[in-house]
Amino acid sequence: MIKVEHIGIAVKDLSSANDLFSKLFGKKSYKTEKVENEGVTTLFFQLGETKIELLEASNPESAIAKFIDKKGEGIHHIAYEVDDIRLEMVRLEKEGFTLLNKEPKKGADNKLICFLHPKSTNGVLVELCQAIK
Ligand code: CMX
Repeated sequence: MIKVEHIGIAVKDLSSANDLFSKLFGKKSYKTEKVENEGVTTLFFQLGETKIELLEASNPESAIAKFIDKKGEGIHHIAYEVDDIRLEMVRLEKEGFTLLNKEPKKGADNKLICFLHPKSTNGVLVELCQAIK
């Protein structure tokens, strides 16, 4: 793994969270993007080499809606950048981690992504991501 690419934060309302985090960071978000297949609308801040991704559910079946119902707003996942997501998926599966998807899928911000089940990672939802070139 290369670095922490972003930290995902589940929020109830993207607009008010955008205001709050803009004040906190002293800078504006640089983009918003709807990811239909994940049932989320995202909004990104760049902080040095790392990003903060705010996530609002776009439907009640979304992983984000379920997370907020159960745990409330807060840190939802940590995403690590990798060079070759397929190689990393094979490596991590061999190491005993549980992959939530067998093939990389298209995520926000022009990335191929794969999640690891939090039960196999000490309760932290981990995302692998590789930039699509
Ligand atoms: N972090 C840590 N633990 C989490 C979690 C999270 N983000 N989401 C759920 N859990 C916990 C649940 O609380 C539950 O714990 P307990 O059994 O102790 O109660 C456990 O994981 C398993 O939950 P589950 O009922 O089996 O499954 P859920 O329906 O809650 O789904 C998960 C959990 C991780 C499998 C599902 O959310 C998933 O597939 N996530 C990957 C996709 C995703 O999160 N997409 C949204 C972001 C997209 C983006 O970044 O663009």
